[in-house]
Amino acid sequence: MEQFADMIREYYSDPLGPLAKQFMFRRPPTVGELQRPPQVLLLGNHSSGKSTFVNYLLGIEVQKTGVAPTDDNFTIITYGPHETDRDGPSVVSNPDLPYEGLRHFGDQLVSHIRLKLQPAELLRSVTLIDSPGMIDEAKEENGRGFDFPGVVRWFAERADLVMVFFDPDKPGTTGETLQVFKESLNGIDHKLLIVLNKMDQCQNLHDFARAYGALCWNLGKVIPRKDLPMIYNTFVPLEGKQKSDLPMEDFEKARGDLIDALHRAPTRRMDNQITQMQSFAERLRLHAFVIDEAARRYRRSRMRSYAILAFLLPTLAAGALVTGLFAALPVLAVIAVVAVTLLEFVFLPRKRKRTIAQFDEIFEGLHDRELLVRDRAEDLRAMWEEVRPRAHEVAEKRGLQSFAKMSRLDRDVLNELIEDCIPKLRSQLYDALRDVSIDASSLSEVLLGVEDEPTVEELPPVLVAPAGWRLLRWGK
Ligand SMILES: Nc1nc2c(ncn2[C@@H]2O[C@H](COP(=O)(O)OP(=O)(O)O)[C@@H](O)[C@H]2O)c(=O)[nH]1
Ligand SMILES: [Mg+2]
Repeated sequence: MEQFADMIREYYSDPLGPLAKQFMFRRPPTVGELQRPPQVLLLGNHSSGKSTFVNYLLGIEVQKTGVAPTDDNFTIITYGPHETDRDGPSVVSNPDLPYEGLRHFGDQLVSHIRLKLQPAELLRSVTLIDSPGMIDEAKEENGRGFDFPGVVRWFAERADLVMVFFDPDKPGTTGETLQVFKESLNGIDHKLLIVLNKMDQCQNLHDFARAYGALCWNLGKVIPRKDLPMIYNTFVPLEGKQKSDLPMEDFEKARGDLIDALHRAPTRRMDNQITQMQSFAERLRLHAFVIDEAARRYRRSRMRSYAILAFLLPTLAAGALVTGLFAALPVLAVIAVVAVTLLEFVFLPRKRKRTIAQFDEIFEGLHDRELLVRDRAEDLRAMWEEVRPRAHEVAEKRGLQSFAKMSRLDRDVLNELIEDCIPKLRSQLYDALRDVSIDASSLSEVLLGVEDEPTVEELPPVLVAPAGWRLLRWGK
């Protein structure tokens, strides 16, 4: 795992980091962000049982629980030899912690951040993040005083697993939940685990079917997929709670599966970091290639304009000298100054604007030429939609003239990284994980005489690459 982490860091430091800087793309993740511990984010309606689940996992009453929506903090629960609590300002201003980025969301948010250190074994391998319950009524914007979907997105992007809790009382994805699914969780559905919790509250099959059906119905509206994601129907056993008529074994098994998934978060992390790097590299490539091509076009037309001036003015001057019209020379000098001024301050800025407006067309052109694998057209178009606003912004603010030309070598290196190196890194990771899982099961092999090697299909779902990668690898 150390080696994989090193490779990832290396690719970011060269070529991704310098190219991102050259084209003013997003900042690549810092070393601190890459080294952060595996994280699991818990989201959900208030009183859907997130905090109770955290306490159950840790076997300690770390979080307050209750029916009223009292806890409106993001609580980061991580390992420490002694129980300690820290408040928001000290968390976001500590450069050793990977949470400095939260400062941008403002003081209101910072006052809603807590860090709890606990000596629980599980926390040695994962950090849990409990979140304020989402409120089902659509709330006015800024009802919380900070950008809630933005903060959720920030945490979700950095989490290796995101568990979204629902309960039979509120299986509806309306209001804030809807907003969070649309704005914060889009594009990261590979990390999502949907939990329908408090199943012990369902008295009978009818209650269960209603809750499950309502949840599916509502999820269908916010998850743009044909197939429904897996839903973990479960509950946390609590003292003195009313017993349901339903058989509880399946719900208990789902809880076990959920906990297993949580334990696998550390291996998921490396996989996620590779995915994150690939997504960074692909977006950077679109951003840089489009801006570079636009800058080339602009430079060409600037050269052409000056070439025309450089030809026209001396020719006219020579003509004036030959015909003895010396009085025309000062006029020509004035014309030259006016022409250059007009070119620099009127025509070329206009040309820059026009070239920036042609970004979409340039993108399509790239598409037809060297860069883009054909059968990923739709993927790439969606990616371009995402990248375009920033490309426009930096091109407008900085001006196309200021982007240094991208060398052939840089292009090749970036292409190779995306088409070759990153997919290879991922398959090496899978090979390594397969070896690890063989090691871990070798004892049972000996005891039970099981000799079959696990095939790729049998490996846990975390090992299945996202669709984009498979297309890239097999689609050619
Ligand atoms: N019956 C039942 N009650 C639960 C379960 N999980 C949590 N609760 C109760 O639901 C209430 C809200 O739980 P809490 O963990 O505070 O929810 P949170 O707002 O999502 O953190 C508390 O009174 C818990 O005792 C469960 O699995 N079954
Ligand atoms: Mg809570």
